Amino acid sequence: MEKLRVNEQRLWLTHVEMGKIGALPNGGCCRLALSDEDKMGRDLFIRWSREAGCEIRIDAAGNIFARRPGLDNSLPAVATGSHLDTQPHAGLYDGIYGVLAGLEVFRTLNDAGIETQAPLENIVWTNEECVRFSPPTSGSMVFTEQLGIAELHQAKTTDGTTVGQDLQRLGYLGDHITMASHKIGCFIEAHIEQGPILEQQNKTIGAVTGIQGARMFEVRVTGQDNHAGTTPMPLRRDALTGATRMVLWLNELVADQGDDIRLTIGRFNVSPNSASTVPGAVTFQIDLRHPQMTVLNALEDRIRMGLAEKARQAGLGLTIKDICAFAPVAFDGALVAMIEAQAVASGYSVMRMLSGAAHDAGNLAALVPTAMIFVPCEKGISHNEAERATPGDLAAGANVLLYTMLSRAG
Ligand code: HGY
Ligand code: MN
Ligand code: MN
Repeated sequence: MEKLRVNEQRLWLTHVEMGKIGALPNGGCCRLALSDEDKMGRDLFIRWSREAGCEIRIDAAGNIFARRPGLDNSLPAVATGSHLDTQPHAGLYDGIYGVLAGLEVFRTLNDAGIETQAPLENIVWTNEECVRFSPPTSGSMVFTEQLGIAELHQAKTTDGTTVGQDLQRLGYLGDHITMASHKIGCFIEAHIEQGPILEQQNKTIGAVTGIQGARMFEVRVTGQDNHAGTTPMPLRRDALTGATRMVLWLNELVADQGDDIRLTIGRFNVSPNSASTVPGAVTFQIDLRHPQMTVLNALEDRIRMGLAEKARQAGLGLTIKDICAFAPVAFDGALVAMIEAQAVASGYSVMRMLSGAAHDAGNLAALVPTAMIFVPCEKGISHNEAERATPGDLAAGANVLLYTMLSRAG
């Protein structure tokens, strides 16, 4: 008998269709969390999921649970999913793939007339990306009780609204539910790798063993607004000059920290951002990552002390606010082994690997057996419109997801 396979063409075309929402000029898309485009993406996902026979539940964080009932619905759901929100210059795959792979698994089971013992769920988590508001992975943090729902609702967006207002406006404010009331037996997230390793190693499937640790800080440097034409250089308290020195120093600091360190300053705001005013304030964000907690701890200490010293020398004010701190995560050994075995059984090359990127699966791992399936992306480019994955690789990951979910759901 032919082995059951997902429909590669259909999976590909759903990516093309979804990518039209928030389409950008260079082939990518932009659907910032809780924007109008995000709503359109959510609406389309719900329509597709209902057509595939799913029941839809939306929680107070705007997470969407698309449930394919099983024969015994008292069993905890075997869950998959990821996110539909994107970075500002995103491709068509980061997050989206995990959601559409789940949908394709359901469609494939429907076509084959297969019912599972346990129910299956495909979950869209709110705001994985942390562009309009923080923290990253906020939807899965609420569900796993690592972030309070009131705190999320009060969080300010870059448009001056609150998350609660946005959820209300878009019609995605449901009842508050957590893992305590909504039982999930395991979580398996498919994702593009977003790095170069699978391509370099010529492997189709990554069986992800865990996620490196990550921390984000918001640094605010304050000086004094003043006139560009009249204020003598020695009398200035120029926050921008101070902040740029800090950025250069941070990059020098990590230069000798080995190959595994990642430090990024990707957001930098100058106030009042006017050519003829000496800038009185700068806010920038630091994204720091490493697989080892001890390294993160030591670096964080050095960063706090070093920035304070730089501010003092320049006569500037400094505050540092924590945005998030994710400890390194180890996924469930049995589930990782299962993914590896299912990849081999389906005839795909596979390797174990650690995730450099953060994922909602990292939050789920604290509470239920969790693992991830990676597929290659071209040249490891992601958070970029040039992000690419092949239809064959996307289907391969979805096939591994299909068999891993089936083996868990019975
Ligand atoms: O930044 C991350 O790791 C994730 O893609 N948001
Ligand atoms: Mn991302
Ligand atoms: Mn992602």
